[in-house]
Amino acid sequence: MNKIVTLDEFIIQNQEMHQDAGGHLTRLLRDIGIAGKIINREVNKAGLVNILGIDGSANISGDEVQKLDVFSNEKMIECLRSGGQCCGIASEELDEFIRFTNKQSMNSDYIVVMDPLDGSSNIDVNVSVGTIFGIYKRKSKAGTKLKADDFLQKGTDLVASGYVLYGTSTILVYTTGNGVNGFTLDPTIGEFCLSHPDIKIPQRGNYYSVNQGYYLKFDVEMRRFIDECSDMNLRLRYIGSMVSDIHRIMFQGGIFLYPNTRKYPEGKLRLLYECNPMSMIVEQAGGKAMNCRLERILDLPVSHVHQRSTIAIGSPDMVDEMKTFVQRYSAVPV
Ligand code: AHM
Ligand code: MG
Repeated sequence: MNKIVTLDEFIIQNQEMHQDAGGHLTRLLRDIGIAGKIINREVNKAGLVNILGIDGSANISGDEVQKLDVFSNEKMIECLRSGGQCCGIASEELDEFIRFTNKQSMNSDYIVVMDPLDGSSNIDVNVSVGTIFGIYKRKSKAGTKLKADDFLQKGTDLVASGYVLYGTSTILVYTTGNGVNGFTLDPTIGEFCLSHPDIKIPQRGNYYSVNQGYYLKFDVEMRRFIDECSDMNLRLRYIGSMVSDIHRIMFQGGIFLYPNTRKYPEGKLRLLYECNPMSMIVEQAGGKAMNCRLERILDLPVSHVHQRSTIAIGSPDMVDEMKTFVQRYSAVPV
């Protein structure tokens, strides 16, 4: 039987690969792992404790907020605040970023951006949801008051990114810029255990993932590319949970698209805490991620915490093919 490598052991073993002085990133990643276990526990019994359903509020992006969203946001904040390894958080569920005021946190170099529960429209119907996180070094001096600028950093400045997928099993996938590794939660010991070392995305795959219901609202070049995917007999897989749809592509190859529509002229997904962390992970696994204007996601300037972006992400050959369709058919020169 292979030796079990827990997330904690793996993070510590690879600590020297982080440009991290005192092991703070190690402890921050472990704090996120703890939050993932707590959220997993509630996701798995959401149907039983009346945590389902709409709590009536809506977040700044206008998405109806489900109770589990609120719970997940609160648990992540609690774990990160008490862990003392980051000095502030920007979250899909918070209108503005928050600063931690305890001394240890204020002296931390790291900030966290997150979508505490992505794919929340799936909660009530028992379909997979996920947590997305990204970790930056603050730009302002440790100990001083955190500024908005500390959060408005490009994806290329990410120190680490990851997601937790609450699916048929619960898996945590993360990168610190030296490849991508997956850890499956073993509930019998309460540990995330290394299950998918050194994940590499296939060059291409048999899946494409897009909300076909918006087809007629996409620009012509996107419709032509989607037609090509269909003509090539690719299989459409789209469950309305970005983490789940991209996780499949990480292992089986394919492309995930969220182009601009009339409702979302800049795209629906948020750059800071959805597109950038997922793009870092996919690029680290050998994939590509760009917006529908063919700009690399990780290079995009971030001007607002809830800024939206279009996205085409996945197997490199398929993202390149999408690029040729945009160049060939776009009414607007790109
Ligand atoms: P959420 O973070 O509020 O759940 O919204 C993001 C989700 C993504 O996970 C998913 O890819 C997308 O919204 C689905 O949007 P749509 O229902 O418009 O296809
Ligand atoms: Mg989301």
